[in-house]
Amino acid sequence: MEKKIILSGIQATGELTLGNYLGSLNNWVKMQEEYDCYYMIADLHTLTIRNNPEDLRKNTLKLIALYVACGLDPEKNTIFIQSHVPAHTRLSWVLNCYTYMGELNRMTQFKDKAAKHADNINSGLFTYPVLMAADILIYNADLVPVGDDQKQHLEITRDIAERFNSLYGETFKIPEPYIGKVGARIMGLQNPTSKMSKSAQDPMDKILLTDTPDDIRKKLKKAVTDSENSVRFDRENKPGVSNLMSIYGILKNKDMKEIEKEFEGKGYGLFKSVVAEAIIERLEVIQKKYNELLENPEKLKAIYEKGDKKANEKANQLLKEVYKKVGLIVEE
Ligand code: ATP
Ligand code: LTN
Repeated sequence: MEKKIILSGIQATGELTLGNYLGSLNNWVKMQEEYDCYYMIADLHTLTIRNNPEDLRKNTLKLIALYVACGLDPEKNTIFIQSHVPAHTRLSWVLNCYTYMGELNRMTQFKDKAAKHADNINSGLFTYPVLMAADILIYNADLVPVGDDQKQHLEITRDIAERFNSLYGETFKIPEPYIGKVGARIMGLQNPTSKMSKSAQDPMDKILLTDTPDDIRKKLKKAVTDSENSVRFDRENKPGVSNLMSIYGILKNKDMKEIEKEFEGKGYGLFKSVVAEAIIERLEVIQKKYNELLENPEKLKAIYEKGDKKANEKANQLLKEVYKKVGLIVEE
């Protein structure tokens, strides 16, 4: 039987957080045996906010290194750079013509980002979900592993695909989101009611995958909890503690009941230090591999070049079909 296809990506906007890792990369790694996986660096999406060009180039390469360091095997997965596969933007233009302004206006990410970057509400930010739809649909992806915050973009992708299929006949596969049962939404350490975000201003709110053990211990110590001093899972009333429990649970493969038992009668001080050590233990392995890869740019280049080639071959097939269906002249 043919393997199901997976596609996902992350923007190259600075350093990844533990939220990105637990919400997406960690799940990707689990999928590489069972699925035919395409994982890209969404560098074109990154242009929707202002970047220093040199930083963007560096961040793109760093992200490739991080994908591999987190456990994605370049032999088993197609790891590539979005801008190196022109079919994405070509399809995106066509899909723009089948997407309504009203639909895009409802996107909460657009509203959030527009509020954050009020001086630069560009049309790329507005049509961001259309390029994302193209990324997914061009590979006939069955599943798209993302964090909870991207669910709405998956819904619009499905709507666009269904609309196109009903006009031109079966063309696109209708993709499903794959949201991990745990880790879908890791919250900020200082503000546990909103998600841990790599663009957060407050460094104490997020754990970076490149943080040192000391940074991590410090951040955990300062993490917001509550005055109950009892390790109990209750997202509503104890968001800080519940968030730390989720992090610990994923890293150590423990459920919430087990964790409650483990820390019964013990205070937050001990709990926080155990969580800190679990994070440090996981990140040490990733950081070692990451630093080795960054010292070997040739190897990184070989990884994405191989991925780019395979992604281009696959993406061009469907693009041709779409162009033909909408009435463009396509040379065989
Ligand atoms: P930004 O702060 O720039 O908006 P971000 O941290 O939200 O960035 P993205 O590049 O938008 O990161 O997302 C990359 C992936 O990580 C997506 O699959 C997203 O759903 C997931 N993700 C991001 N933050 C979290 C989080 N706090 N918990 C779980 N998953 C997350
Ligand atoms: N918007 C996504 C990044 C992204 C993506 C995709 C994810 C761009 N294209 C296609 C899955 C599939 C984000 O994580 N912020």
